[in-house]
Amino acid sequence: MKFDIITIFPDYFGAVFDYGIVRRARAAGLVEIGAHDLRRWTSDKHKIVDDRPFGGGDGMILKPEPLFSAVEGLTGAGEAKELAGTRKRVVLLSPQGRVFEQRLAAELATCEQVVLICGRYEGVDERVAELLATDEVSVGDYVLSGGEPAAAVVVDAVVRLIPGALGSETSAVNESFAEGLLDFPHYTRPPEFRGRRVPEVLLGGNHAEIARWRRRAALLKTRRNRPDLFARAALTEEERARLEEEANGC
Ligand code: 9D3
Repeated sequence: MKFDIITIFPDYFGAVFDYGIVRRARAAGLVEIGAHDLRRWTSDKHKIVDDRPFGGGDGMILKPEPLFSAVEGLTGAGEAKELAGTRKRVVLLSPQGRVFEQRLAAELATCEQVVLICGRYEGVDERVAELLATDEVSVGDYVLSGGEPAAAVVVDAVVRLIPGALGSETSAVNESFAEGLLDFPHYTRPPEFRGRRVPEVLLGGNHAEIARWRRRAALLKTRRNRPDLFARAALTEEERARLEEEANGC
């Protein structure tokens, strides 16, 4: 599959995709990642990509024309509707997007081409979200300086889901988020560090008991750190009842 990132800072991506699983997937020919300078699709002498907002206000807005030309040049399609029924997506990274999550990562991993549009300045002309992008995506509720770090996050999360990218030993299917729970806590040597002991059950070889401890620890950690995930988690009635009992001091 191919990623095409449209940005005014192509050099930002100089080394982020040169490490770990993403590097290996590129080397194996499973994925190709290109970062393209938006100014390549301007036609004026000064390569202008932005303009002042209609209605007034601070900051500059990315103009639609270079973005539409870039996507048309990279995908062959000038509007999102032409991509319906294909395995190509055009993702606008924006603070106004729906929040990126594992489900969308898995969907993008089935595509032949994903174009990522990085915003900068105060924003992007809304016609890009309306007509050009198939998806408008945020990576979370905090303010970034631009879409570039968000694009790197999306590429990383998607590449590891491409069949073959993780290698034979690990499967993305049984990763924690797929289940809607956080991972259980992990420990290695030494068995005691700064007064904190590794839970005794993990030091013995009772695998059924270890599996029960891990499931329970994952549930407790998810309830504490991510009540939003916990509320939607696929727990058995017995698991919910047992945690409930303990909350009531039984
Ligand atoms: C003044 C209002 N701001 C909107 C919340 C302006 C603004 C802030 C940050 C406009 C653009 C940006 C740059 N951020 C992104 O392009 C971005 C982003 C983010 O800031 N947070 C989470 N996900 C993303 S994806 C792209």
